[in-house]
Amino acid sequence: MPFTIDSARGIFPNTLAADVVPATIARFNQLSAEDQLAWIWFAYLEMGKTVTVAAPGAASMQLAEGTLEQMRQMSFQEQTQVMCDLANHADTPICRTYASWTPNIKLGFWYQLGQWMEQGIVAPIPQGYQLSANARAVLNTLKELDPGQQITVLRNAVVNMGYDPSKLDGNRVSEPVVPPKEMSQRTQVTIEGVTNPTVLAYMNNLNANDFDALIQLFAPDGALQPPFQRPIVGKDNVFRFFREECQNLQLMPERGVVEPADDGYTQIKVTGKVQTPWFGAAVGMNMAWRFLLTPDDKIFFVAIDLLASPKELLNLVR
Ligand code: 45D
Repeated sequence: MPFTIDSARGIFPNTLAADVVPATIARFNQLSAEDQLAWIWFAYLEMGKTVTVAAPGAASMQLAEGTLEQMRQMSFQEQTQVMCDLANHADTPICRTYASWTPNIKLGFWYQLGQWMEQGIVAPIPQGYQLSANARAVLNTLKELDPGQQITVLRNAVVNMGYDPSKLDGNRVSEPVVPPKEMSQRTQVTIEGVTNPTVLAYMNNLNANDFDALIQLFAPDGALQPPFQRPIVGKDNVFRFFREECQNLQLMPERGVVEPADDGYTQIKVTGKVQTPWFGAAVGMNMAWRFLLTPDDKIFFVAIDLLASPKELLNLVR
């Protein structure tokens, strides 16, 4: 085999990803738990001036309901303790429950806590809380980022909280999978410069939440690399990822290039926008997909990158 997953990761090395996102997260992780919570609160308020988060679906709320109800019964001091525990990745029952949730449930949980903080049901960030100098500097960096990068930082901050999921042996909790869109409701993308049927079907099936058809496009040992993550390897794992984390996305590819690679493989880079159900059309993230297809047009590897700038949408060089 001419390629390994590791060598495949290097296709289209000129692609400039938004490295400022992991860099900002790394700086955020250095802050104290109190500072982290206040920082997210201020970041969230700041963001609310331009975009609002959509209320989460009923399903993700229901799955967090028990824990939310538990927190509602607590004193302000206890609630603050739980939130600090989450930021500190402590080993507590709530931090373990949190770790078992998919990202959407975690986001839904915090969405509700944020509402309750505003309504005075959950302990607010103390009035006049002074962020440390470091926290203020990280907040200023965040303000400079484009909205797609800002929401990615916020999402990662939330997803990283709680007990370490890799130390958990219990069940993972994920929202029920929505049925795929009716054929008559489906849209078809067009990509300037790309007519490859596998790539088009990838976009169309993901937009239709048709994960059964989507996973058929992958080679058995194929891999998918989400933004700022290690590749997810093998059909079973990729399929689970689709069902757990990829519902109701809107992929809007714009243009791409197709090039032959070694041993009959094909490499294809596509750029365009992606919308998340959390923000809808209000935030278009600038993305690239870097595909490596086998000689029989199965996906051996696809990397999804959040781009450094809109200028990168036009960068289709090798
Ligand atoms: O701590 O082709 C308070 C893949 C203060 C699949 C708070 C993809 C205290 C393949 C404010 C209460 C998925 C890879 C906290 C494509 C406190 C594929 C609350 C890409 C935490 C294209 C904070 C998909 C809150 C992509 C409520 C790129 C924060 C998807 C809420 C990207 C933040 C989705 C939210 C993103 C962030 C979603 C809702 C970046 C959501 C971000």
